[in-house]
Amino acid sequence: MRAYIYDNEPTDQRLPHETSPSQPISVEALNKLGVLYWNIPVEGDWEQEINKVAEERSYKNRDTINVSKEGLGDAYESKIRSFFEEHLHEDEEIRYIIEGSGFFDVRDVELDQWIRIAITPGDLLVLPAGIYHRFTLDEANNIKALRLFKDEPKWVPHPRSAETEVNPYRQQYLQSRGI
Ligand code: KMT
Ligand code: NI
Repeated sequence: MRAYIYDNEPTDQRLPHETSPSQPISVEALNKLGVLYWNIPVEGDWEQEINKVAEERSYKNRDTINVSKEGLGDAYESKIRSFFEEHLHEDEEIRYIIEGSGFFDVRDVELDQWIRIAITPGDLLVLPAGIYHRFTLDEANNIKALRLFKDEPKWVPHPRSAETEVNPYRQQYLQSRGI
């Protein structure tokens, strides 16, 4: 995992979009946004380690997603588009990367700028409920991830709007960040 400030250039979303010079973001800074990160090497017994985290944090359900042309078929283009629309969920978004790579962008809560999180196999990322975020593949066009859920998955992406600004989960998120 590597996180840095997004450059906001209107070029292909799959490019790194790193500023020059780079402005790295630490795990501690991500934690302040409520974003959690662990590395669980895929070469080891990762399933056992995931089971431990899942038990500690009450993640009861899981499935696997393949984001690639082969994995998504006819839904590929529309999925890629909707993943990259800025949105929030009313539940955590938990992903463990098994293969491939991609980018999660999360909004810095104070400055409202994008932070890009480059993820590769072994990364376990938890986005808190109420955080504005989006996802894109990189130029390799492939990622395989485990999705974990507390209960039934709350899939609904709420695109950022006047409505999400007053959404109770957004309000709760801001409060949890001391805002
Ligand atoms: C999501 O909800 O944005 C995704 O599941 C993206 C692919 S998982 C790395
Ligand atoms: Ni999402």
